[in-house]
Amino acid sequence: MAVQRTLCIIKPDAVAKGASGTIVERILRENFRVLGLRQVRLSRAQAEGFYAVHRGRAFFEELVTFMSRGPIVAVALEREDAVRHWREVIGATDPAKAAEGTIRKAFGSNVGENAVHGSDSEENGQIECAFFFAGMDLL
Ligand code: FUP
Repeated sequence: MAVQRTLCIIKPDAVAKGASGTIVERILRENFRVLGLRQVRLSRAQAEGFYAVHRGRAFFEELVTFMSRGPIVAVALEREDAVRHWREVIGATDPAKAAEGTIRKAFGSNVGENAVHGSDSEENGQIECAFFFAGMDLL
């Protein structure tokens, strides 16, 4: 399995709960290399841009409002099989359905406020890391 990049976002709910440190520790325990890490607050337009594939879905407005309501931490990650592995660590989109031991089970509240993001393909991992980091910002 090849080395891949994936993007983690620690979402506004998890940052507000003070869970960022615990989540970064978990990232390191799972043997990801942190290529870049930054705390930012997205504008509405930036949140709309990041989730452009969901434009038109019933939950889009709520999602954009949530993602721009406070600081987030974007973490560019690298590892063998990074996309699949990170999605396994974060768990199902709906925290109520997420497996024991996953980050969404521990910190998510509901399907909208689910604590963390993970890219869903190798291609999107590249695109999403580039959304938050310029090439020279990544190790
Ligand atoms: P995931 O890949 O698990 O992050 O899930 P999706 O790409 O399907 O959804 C992206 C985000 O949209 C979720 F993290 C939260 C939000 N969402 C909702 O609010 N309601 C839904 O029914 C589905 C997704």
